[in-house]
Order: sequence, then structure tokens, then C-alpha cells
Amino acid sequence: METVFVLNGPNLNLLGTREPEIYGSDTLDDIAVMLDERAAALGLAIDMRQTNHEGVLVDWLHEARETGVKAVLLNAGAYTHTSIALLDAIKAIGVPVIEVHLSNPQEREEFRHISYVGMAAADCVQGLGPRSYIVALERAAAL
Ligand code: CA2
Repeated sequence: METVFVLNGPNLNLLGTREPEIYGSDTLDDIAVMLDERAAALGLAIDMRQTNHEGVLVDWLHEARETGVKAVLLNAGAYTHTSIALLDAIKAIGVPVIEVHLSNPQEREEFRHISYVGMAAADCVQGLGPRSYIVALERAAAL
């Protein structure tokens, strides 16, 4: 069975505890359950992770290449808007990366309008709350 990595960046471990008006009230574990269900129906396996550390995200992107995963769904959190290291890693690995956001950064503060992740990602799903992850998984399945 093919695997899809779902990588989550800084502060997303706090999901469901603060700012529900922006990010909703589901926790990351709730999203993992929804993704597992959808993945099973699509015949895929999910490997979902979260870290607050940029270099760990880079290491996991490298691991995606080494282990031959089908695709990576990446919500890099605020590193989306700052990280040339993530941009370089996405370009380097040769695995399709789908950028995911709960909110729509384009409709928020100007500093969220630039996405280094988006400069190399194959696709982007944003602004749908937890459904962003599900839609991204469906797009990954179709690759
Ligand atoms: O909308 C998204 O998914 C974001 O990637 C979330 C990031 C933000 O920096 C991006 O611009 C858009 C922030 C994640 C922080 O998550 C929190 C969750 C609960 C409480 C506080 C922060």
C-alpha cells in the first residue's frame, strides 16, 4: 500500500485549543482520524507528524524521498512564509508536495501572502479548515 506523509509545522499541536475562529475547533488528532478514514477508502496509508522545528521538517522531506512515499501533504505553518530551506528541500526530493492550510493566508495579513513552500509545491489547498487536508489527500490519490 502506498503511503502519504502528512507533515505539520510549528504550533499546529495547539490546534483546537486557541483561535478557533481562525483554525476551527478540531485538534490535529481529530484531523488524523478523518484522514485515516478517507485514506482507507482510497487504498492509501497515512503517516501524520507534527514538529515545531524547521530542520525536522527538512529531515522528514528527505525521508519522503528515501522511503518512496507517493506524496507529501505539508502544512508548514509560519515556516511557509519564511523558509528557503523548505523550498530547497521540496525542489530536491522529487516527490510531489501539496501545500495545505486551514485558513486562507491570501486573505490574512500581508506577511502571509508570500509562500516559499508554494514556489515548489505541486498544488495547494487552503481555506477549507480540516477539509483542506481531505481535499489535498484526494488530489494526492489522483497523482
Ligand atoms: O492556515 C494554516 O493552516 C496556517 O498554515 C497556520 C499557521 C499560519 O502561520 C499560516 O499562515 C497559515 C499557524 C498555525 C498555528 O496554529 C495555531 C493553532 C491554534 C492556536 C494557535 C496557533
